[in-house]
Amino acid sequence: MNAINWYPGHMAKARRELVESLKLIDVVVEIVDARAPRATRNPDFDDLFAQKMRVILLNKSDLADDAATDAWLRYYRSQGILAGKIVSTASNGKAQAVRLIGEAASEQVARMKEKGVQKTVRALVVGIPNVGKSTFINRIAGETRAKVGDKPGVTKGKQWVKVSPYLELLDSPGLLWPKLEDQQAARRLAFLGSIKDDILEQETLAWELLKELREICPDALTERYRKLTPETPEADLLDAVCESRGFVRKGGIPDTERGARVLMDEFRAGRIAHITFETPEQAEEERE
Ligand SMILES: Nc1nc2c(ncn2[C@@H]2O[C@H](COP(=O)(O)OP(=O)(O)OP(=O)(O)O)[C@@H](O)[C@H]2O)c(=O)[nH]1
Ligand SMILES: [Mg+2]
Repeated sequence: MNAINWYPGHMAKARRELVESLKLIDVVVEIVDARAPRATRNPDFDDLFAQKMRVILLNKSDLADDAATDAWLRYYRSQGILAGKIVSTASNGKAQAVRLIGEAASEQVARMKEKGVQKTVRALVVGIPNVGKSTFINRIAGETRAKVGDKPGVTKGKQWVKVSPYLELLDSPGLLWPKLEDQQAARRLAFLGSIKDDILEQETLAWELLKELREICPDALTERYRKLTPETPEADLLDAVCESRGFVRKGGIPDTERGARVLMDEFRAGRIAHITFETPEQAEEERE
């Protein structure tokens, strides 16, 4: 993996800026991708925001497995973490998200109230690239204030957005962590579009995705790509996708470049299946 591309220079700067903005904020809202809550959670944040009240929001839950999302919510709550599931492209979970932020700030609000002041709660929205931070803010604010895009690295600087007279959100650029030892987690970040597509080799990545999908949702995979069956040898998974779609070059050679691109697009759009890569039990095991 290319270390330079993995942790681009602007991220070191973004991290410094986050640290600076800490004194201005009351609550940290951490957005993760519901399809991989572990891989898309920046482990740096535990240290960085140790002193702050935190809320975890599982975004893109429309693309994840419902039962798995609920299991993750139970897991967080059992640890005393305020957590909710949302779909920022629709309005699912919006009211709950606002309620959770209020709950996280309740002590500070109560303290100010004793002094006769109605406090404005300031929440910093953080997360790795492409998890939907800006989309979430726009949805909560009810208008398009933060720039959004279907690739990592869209938000460059900080931006305050007023949600109501007493709630303000601060958008932030997606932040990865400097080192990534866990290759499986790295691949999942790539599957979900949180690291740039030019960092990992696309055909290998697509093949790795097919291997994971065959474990998680074999039937949905065959449903979508008819030539990919339980009998397809592992080495031929991507070829089978190409064959299913007629992506064949002269001489009958599968156009794996095109197959990889289409597979990745269809997966990211949730067209193959609504799946979650990780269970809280796996995350626990790995911590031990
Ligand atoms: N299906 C689905 N797509 C979503 C959801 N939330 C965001 N998206 C899409 O995810 C992509 C990334 O959204 P952004 O809001 O730009 O993500 P970000 O976290 O601000 O990304 P950076 O600024 O690059 O770090 C966009 O294409 C959004 O439309 C969701 O709940 N469901
Ligand atoms: Mg953004």
